[in-house]
Amino acid sequence: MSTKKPSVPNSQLAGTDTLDRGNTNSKLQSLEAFRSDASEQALRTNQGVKIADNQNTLKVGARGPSLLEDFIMREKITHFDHERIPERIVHARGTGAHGYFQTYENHSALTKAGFLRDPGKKTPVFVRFSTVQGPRGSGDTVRDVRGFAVKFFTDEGNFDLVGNNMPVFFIQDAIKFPDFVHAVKPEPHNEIPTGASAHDTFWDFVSLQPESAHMVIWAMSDRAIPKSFRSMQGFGVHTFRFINAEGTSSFVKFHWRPAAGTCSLVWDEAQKLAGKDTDFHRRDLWEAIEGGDYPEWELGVQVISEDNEHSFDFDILDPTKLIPEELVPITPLGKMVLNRNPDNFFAETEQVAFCPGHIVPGIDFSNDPLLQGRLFSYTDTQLSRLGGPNFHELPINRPLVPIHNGQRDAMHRSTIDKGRASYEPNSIDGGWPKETPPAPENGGFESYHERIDADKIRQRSPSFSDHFSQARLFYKSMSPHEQEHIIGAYSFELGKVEREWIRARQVNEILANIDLELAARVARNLGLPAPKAGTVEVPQPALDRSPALSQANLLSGDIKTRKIAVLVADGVDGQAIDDLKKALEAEGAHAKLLGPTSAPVTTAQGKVLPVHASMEGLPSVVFDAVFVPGGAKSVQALGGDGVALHYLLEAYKHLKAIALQGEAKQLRDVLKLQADAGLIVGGEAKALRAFFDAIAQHRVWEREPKTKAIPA
Ligand code: HDD
Repeated sequence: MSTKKPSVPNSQLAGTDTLDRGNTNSKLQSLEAFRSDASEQALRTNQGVKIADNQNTLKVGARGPSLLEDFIMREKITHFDHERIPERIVHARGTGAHGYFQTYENHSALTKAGFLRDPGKKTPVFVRFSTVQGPRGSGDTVRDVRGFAVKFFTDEGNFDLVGNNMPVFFIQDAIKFPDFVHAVKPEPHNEIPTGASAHDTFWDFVSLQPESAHMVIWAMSDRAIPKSFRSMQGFGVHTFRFINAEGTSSFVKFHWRPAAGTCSLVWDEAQKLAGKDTDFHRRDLWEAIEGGDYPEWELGVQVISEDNEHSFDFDILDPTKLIPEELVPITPLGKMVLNRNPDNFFAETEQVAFCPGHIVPGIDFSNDPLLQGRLFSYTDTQLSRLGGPNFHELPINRPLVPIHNGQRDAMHRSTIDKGRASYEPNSIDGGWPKETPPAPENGGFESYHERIDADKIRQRSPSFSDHFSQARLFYKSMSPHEQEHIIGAYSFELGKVEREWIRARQVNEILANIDLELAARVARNLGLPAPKAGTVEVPQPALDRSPALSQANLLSGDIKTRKIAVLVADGVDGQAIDDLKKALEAEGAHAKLLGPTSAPVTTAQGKVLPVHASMEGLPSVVFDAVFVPGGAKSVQALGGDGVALHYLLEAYKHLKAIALQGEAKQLRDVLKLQADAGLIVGGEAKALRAFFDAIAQHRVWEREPKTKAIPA
C-alpha cells in the first residue's frame, strides 16, 4: 500500500453507495441498457437508415449484374462474413445462466470479502458450464471433465471462481498445459476424435506423465459423464487464501454441492445421447430454469490455518491432490441459485470472459504453480478470442461498480472517458481517480504479505512427488459398481489406442501403481499380461477410504425435477395417468406422455389426450424412468410396436426404474425382464411409492451385471 497519495473519501468507496443493497437484479439491470428488443421496430442499416427492400440486391435491370453501390447489401454481407470469433482453445462447448449468490451468515472471521459478510445481500452471478476437449458444436454427454466457472458481480469488483467438476487436475505446473491440451485434442492428421480422450496421443502423454494418474482415474469414473450440470459438484481445485480484516490468512479449497445430488449417466446412455440429443445438458439446464426448477448449489470451503499448511501427507499447493473431507470438513458459506436464462447466447455465454486472476479483497492466491500460470493465460487468451484488451467493457463482463483508471483506447473501446489526465498522479483532473487504502471499510485491494526466502530455480517441489496414493484412495473409496465403471472406462479407452506399447505402459506403469486388481482387470480386457507388482513405492495415505468421494453417498434422496416417460396408445387408462401426474407433482417431478406418433390418443374412458412427442422424438435416454399405464388396447398396441419394446428394453439396460401398471404387466413377460427393485409391477399406491423410491436411488445398480454381454 502506498501512503503518499490522497485517499478516496468513504462516500465513493468501491461503488457500494451507488448500488441498491439486496437487489438481486443489479447485473440484469446493468445489462438492460444493452438488451435490444426489435418488436414494433423498423428494419434499419447499422447507420440507422430504414430499409425498404430486404429481398433484392440493387441491380442493373431485373436480370442484370449487381451494383457495388448497394451499401445495404454490402453492409449486411460484410457483417455476416465476420460473425464468428475464435472459439475457446479449451472449454469451447458450454452453456450459461444468470443467478445470484447469498451468504448464509457473516463470515468475517474468515474473510473481509463483502459478498461473504452480508446475509441480506444477493450478489448477481453468471455461470458457464462446459466440456474441455470438443469444439463448440460437440456433444454434451461425452466422457470429459466439465468446467464450472462462476463470475460473482460483487460490490467490490468481479470475483471469478473458474473451476471444474473434479477436485484435482492432470498436471502440476502450468508449463505442461499446452502439452496436455495438444495430447487430448483431436489428433493433428485427421482431427479425430471429437469430444473424446479415447485415442493414442492422450494415452501416450498421460502414461508418460504419472502426475496425471489421479485426475485420469477421475476422468475414467462416472464423474466424467454427469447426468446434468444441475447434478454436478464443482471445485476451485487450487488452494486459495481467505484474508480477514485483521490480515489473518487461511488456506481454502472451494466446493460447490448441488441440491439435486450428484449423479451420472451410464456409459452406453451417454454415448447414445451424444447422437440423439447433442444438447442434452444444455437443454436440461435451460428447461429447468424456464420451468421454475431453479438449480441450486451450496458453496463451501475447507479451511486450513496457516499453522497447518504442512500437516498433511501431501502438499496443499499440489493441484493433483485433494483434501479428504473426512480430514477437513467443508464449512458451508452460502447458496447459489440460477434463475434466468440468457437472452442471447453469443452476447452473454460466448463473450463472457473468466479469469482466475479476477479476485476481490479478502481472497488471494496460493503459490500453486498451476494457478500461477493460469493467472497469465486467461487474459492473454481473451485478447485474441475477443479481439483486444477492452473485453471487460462487454456488457456481460462489466463489473457493477464504475471503472475509472488511466487505461485508454485500443480496439473496440466503448467508454467515452472525460477529463484530460489519463495518468496518475495528476494535478489537472483534481488527482482523480485516486488509490484507496486497503483497510476493509475502504476496500483497496492489498496482496497478502508473504515472506519468501528462496533460490530462483526451475524445479518441481519434492513435496509433489507422490502421484499414486490419492489415485488409490479414490479407487478404494468407490462403491463396487463405480469400480466396475472405472475398469470399463479404462478398457474402452485403451481399447481404442492403436499402439500396444502405450496400452501396456498405462497398465504396467500407472494402473499397477494404483491398484493391482484394477490393472489386472484392464489388462485382461486388453489381452495383456497382468502386472505382478507396481513400479514405484506408493506411500500409505492418512486415510484408506474417503466415503465423501463416492457418488453412491451423494444422492439427494428425493425425485424432485426427475423426468418420467409415460408410454401411451389408444385405449390407455386415463385415470392411471391422472393419478400418476398428481403424485409426481406432489414430489416435484414431471411426466411426459409419449405415443406411437405425435398425434393425440384416445383413452379407455373416451377422452382425447394430447401427447408431448412420439417415442422416437423423445427417446428413453432423455428420461429418468418409464411408466406404462394399463388399458388392454393400449398395452396390446405397445406390445406389438418395436419402438415401444425397444424403449422399455433400453431403459432397462440403462438401469432405470420401470413401472408396468395393470395390463402392462404382460410386457415384462414379452421382454423377459428379470424382477428387481426397479421393475415395479402393479397399480396400487404401494407400487407407485416403490416406483418413486427406485427413481430416488437414481439407478438400479443390482441390475447392471444382468445387462452385460459377458458378466465380469
Ligand atoms: Fe483453464 C478456460 C478451468 C487449468 C488456460 N479453464 C477454462 C474454463 C474453465 C477452466 C472452466 C472455461 C471458462 C469459461 O467457461 O469461459 N483450467 C480450469 C481448471 C484448471 C485449468 C479448473 C486447473 C485447475 N487452464 C488451466 C491451465 C491453463 C488454462 C493450467 C494455462 C496455463 N483455460 C485456459 C485458457 C482458457 C481456459 C486457455 C480457454 C478459454 C478461456 O481461458 O477463457 O486460458
